[in-house]
Amino acid sequence: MPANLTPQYRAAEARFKAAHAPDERRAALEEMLAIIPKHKGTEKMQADLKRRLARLRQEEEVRTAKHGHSFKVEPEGAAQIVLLGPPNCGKSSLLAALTHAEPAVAEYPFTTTRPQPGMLGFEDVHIQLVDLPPVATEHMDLWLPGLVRGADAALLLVDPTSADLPEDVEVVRQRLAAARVPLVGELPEDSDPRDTPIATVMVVTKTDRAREGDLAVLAELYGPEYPMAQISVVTRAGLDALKVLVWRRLQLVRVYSKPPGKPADRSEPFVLPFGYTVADFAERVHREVAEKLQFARVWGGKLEGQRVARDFELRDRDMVELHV
Ligand SMILES: Nc1nc2c(ncn2[C@@H]2O[C@H](COP(=O)(O)OP(=O)(O)OP(=O)(O)O)[C@@H](O)[C@H]2O)c(=O)[nH]1
Ligand SMILES: [Mg+2]
Repeated sequence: MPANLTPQYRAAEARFKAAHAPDERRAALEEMLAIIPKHKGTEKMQADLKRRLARLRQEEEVRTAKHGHSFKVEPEGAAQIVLLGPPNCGKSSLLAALTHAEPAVAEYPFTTTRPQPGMLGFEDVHIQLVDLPPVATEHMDLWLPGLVRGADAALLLVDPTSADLPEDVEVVRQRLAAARVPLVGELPEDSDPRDTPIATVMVVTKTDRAREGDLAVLAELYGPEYPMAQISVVTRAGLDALKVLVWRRLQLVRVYSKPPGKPADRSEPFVLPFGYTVADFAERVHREVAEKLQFARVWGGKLEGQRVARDFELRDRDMVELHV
């Protein structure tokens, strides 16, 4: 049976043959498949086109994976925090100490090669920690800055027993700043619009093996710039204080919703950014509730169920009754 191919099809076919770039070849193939006359005489050609298209798409996926673009960690919980630092500073050990994740930990550098998430429980909220490969002069994964850019905050881990201090830490700071994700202690009021500054807490690790003098030097060097924690995963010293520091750094508040005339649901708080109002909270609960909101009552701090206005700014652990 004759195929009766149209001039448009022949033109797309010519483009396919002339194209070298994979995405041009794929675009031409997609067009050929879309406009090829659909009848018995072209069935084999259609199947062949589909096969070639599938192969091209698969090759494309492999290429992207090699460049690491496929490493995206779906955010879970109240916030996502990335673990950054030079090789061997204890990032994976910290993830293992704070979450149920079981990352590879080893005494040699470059153990971690891909992001690994774990959930940190702090009181009644869950925060996602994402362990990352190290950043060093000789190595930084291409996809890493992108992942940092999407995070809510970062922990910058520092090994006080490292022979390369403070250069190894400076390399991490410089490479991320060069990639336009500067690690900052305080978020600036305004910054270069091309930059995405990331709120960062510095975590000095391995205190069980560190010399007092080295800890003091680090505190002096970075204390003015970053909130700091000192921890050991061996003795577990400082881990609880680190959780508190992280929670504070995120600048979030927990709000419990209380249906009128009933007790509050204390099991699962709404987690909102610092500065959110009663009206913002209503919006989070339900669009319709926000539209019909008359007033709210708040319990927390000095308030024991008093009426508050729509623009009342909620505080951590407030209990709110919305009236529509
Ligand atoms: N004594 C002591 N050793 C630690 C501590 N934390 C980590 N280590 C050791 O430091 C080494 C490196 O730990 P990792 O957690 O693999 O370090 P990392 O930063 O994830 O390393 P890369 O993935 O290679 O970048 C391992 O031998 C750990 O056992 C600590 O608090 N105290
Ligand atoms: Mg690691």
